[in-house]
Amino acid sequence: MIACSGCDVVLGLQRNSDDAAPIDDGHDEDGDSLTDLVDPCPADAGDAVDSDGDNVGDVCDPDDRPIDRRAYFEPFARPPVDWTLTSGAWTYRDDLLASNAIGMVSTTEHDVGQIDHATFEATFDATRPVFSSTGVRMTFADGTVIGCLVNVGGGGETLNIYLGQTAQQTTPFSGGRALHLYVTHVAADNSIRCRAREANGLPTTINFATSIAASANKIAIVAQGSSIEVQSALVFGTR
Ligand SMILES: [Ca+2]
Ligand SMILES: [Ca+2]
Ligand SMILES: [Ca+2]
Repeated sequence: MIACSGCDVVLGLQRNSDDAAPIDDGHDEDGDSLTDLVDPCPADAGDAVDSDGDNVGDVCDPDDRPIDRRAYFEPFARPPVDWTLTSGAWTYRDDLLASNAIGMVSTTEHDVGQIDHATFEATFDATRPVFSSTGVRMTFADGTVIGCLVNVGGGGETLNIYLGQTAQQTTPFSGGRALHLYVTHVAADNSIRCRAREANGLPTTINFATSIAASANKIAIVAQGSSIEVQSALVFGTR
């Protein structure tokens, strides 16, 4: 990959729609023969149905109304220079971002700018069987933090939604290790939502009523006591 002045795709970053049109670098994260740039769900293979016609495939569409737009996609096809390590350790290898820092909290963060009613999805690899907690979170312009965490151990798996440091709701989750984890600021009512889905399974979702600032600006991936591999990160905003 050659980084050049004026390029819109540099080191795997596809810039949001407010910038000049991105360049298709040919990478196909989910292997469905649609390159990431034109794929209606770049982290889900085989998705061709877009019921609401907003160019976001049903499998990854955060809202069944035609309001969504893809704001950012990071396939980790190259070392992600625009992600910042905030704790622990992350390493890049072969189209994955990995944390092997078992016993530590490892967090990496990316600034996505101001995105209204954002959904952040991270996709985790199936081949890493050990994790105790894996999560995604978004930070809003006023400092509010929301998060979605899957916990393993202690007799079961749970899905938790966080507002700040406090778990607001918890529900049993019997997911496998190939996970899609989503945290959403819901446009319709300013509530927040946490969703976890196996690669080929039905999602488990928690909704929590709240009222928070309208735009996100940072996304983060968190591994607590975990060994995980992150395949990709995807952010949607509203049109
Ligand atoms: Ca694809
Ligand atoms: Ca759609
Ligand atoms: Ca939609």
